[in-house]
Amino acid sequence: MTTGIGEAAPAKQELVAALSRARETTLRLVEPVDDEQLVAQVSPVMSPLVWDLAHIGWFEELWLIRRLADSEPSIERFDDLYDAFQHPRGERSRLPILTPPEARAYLESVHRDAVRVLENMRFDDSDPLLRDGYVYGLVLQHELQHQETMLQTLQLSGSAYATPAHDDLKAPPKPEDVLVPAGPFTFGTSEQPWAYDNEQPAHVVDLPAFRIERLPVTNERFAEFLEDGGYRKRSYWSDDGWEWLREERVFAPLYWQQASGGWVRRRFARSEPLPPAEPVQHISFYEAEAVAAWAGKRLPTETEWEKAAQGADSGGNLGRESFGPLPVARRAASRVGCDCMLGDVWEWTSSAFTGYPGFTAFPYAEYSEVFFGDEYRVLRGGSWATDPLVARVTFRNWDYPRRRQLFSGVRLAADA
Ligand code: AVJ
Ligand code: FE
Repeated sequence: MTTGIGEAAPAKQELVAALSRARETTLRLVEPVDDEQLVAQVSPVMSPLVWDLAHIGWFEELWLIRRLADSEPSIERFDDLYDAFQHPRGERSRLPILTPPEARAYLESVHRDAVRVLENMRFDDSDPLLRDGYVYGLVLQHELQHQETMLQTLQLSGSAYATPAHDDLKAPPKPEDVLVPAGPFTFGTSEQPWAYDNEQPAHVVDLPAFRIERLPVTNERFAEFLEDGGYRKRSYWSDDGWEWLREERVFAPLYWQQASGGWVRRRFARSEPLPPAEPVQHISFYEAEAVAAWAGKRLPTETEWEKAAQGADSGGNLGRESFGPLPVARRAASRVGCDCMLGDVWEWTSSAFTGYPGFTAFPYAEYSEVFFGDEYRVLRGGSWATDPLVARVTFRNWDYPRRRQLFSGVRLAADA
């Protein structure tokens, strides 16, 4: 990852610029959204957008002001309102949270104070919070990740959002396997200065040979699975997956609709004929497993995924530039020859979210550790909505296997 920061003390102007850029992009994201939409509880699984806004400010105040300047909270009750562990997402619109103008003013004042603390800071490398500017990386990535969360809410609400048309109807290339030879590789990282605790420490893992597809599963291929009765054939589904499917009456990816001329998908307020060569998006872990079973394959483990992804550190469809996945092509290519490893869609893996050997929670257990266990599955690679500062080969995302409001797809694997 490029932090834009030198080896020694991080350059203050670069940190200020990064904080300002993140804040500008947050505000630009909600600029076209009116107050009614900002306070709406769009779904029980998402916060109202105005909560995300103030929560971004609360997190910045906590780490860049209160912790670094050893000061008191500006407003006591925010530790209850804006700590994500205090109230479930679905209840946040009923709390006495800030209004949109108040949230904007709060963000403004926190930014100003955080910059002042930074300007007076003496960078002390013996403090792990400050080494390589770690705590700034934490706050920046936190804000950028919330931008992606807010985009999920905007997509759910069908918000009239200005997005470029995605109308490329060309057919995708045929699926193709890449053979990853057996052998050890370095899994995770101990070097990237702004990596989260859950990506650390680096450790050598020896994997047997496996196959993984060069590209994520496309809309065309997923539609074949669907037309082939994929949602009705019990054997493609796990017990949990089948139960979920029946309960939720799922018969297609989220936002797909059947129209007279074929499948149409909604992207924000736009309905578009399904672009065949784009990676399928908005599928749950269960749907990912089922399409793999239909294809006679399986999901990669996250270890396999990361081994296959090594070297893919630039050139992905990231950072909302195209506001959706793009037709699969040679980009974000890894050393073994996989493409689209970063950006486009998050890829479900078969792995539960757990700590690597030697894991230590840092700087707080509630970022990663409290989520370790069997409930969540790991997603890798970032999506079109993920900022390049966050998307990296070692980055681990996680969610419940039933969730599909996230920008999620899948890449298939098989034993060698
Ligand atoms: C890594 C996306 C699962 O949203 O729960 C935001 C990121 N952590 N605020 C989440 C996060 C704290 C996290 N995910
Ligand atoms: Fe958060």
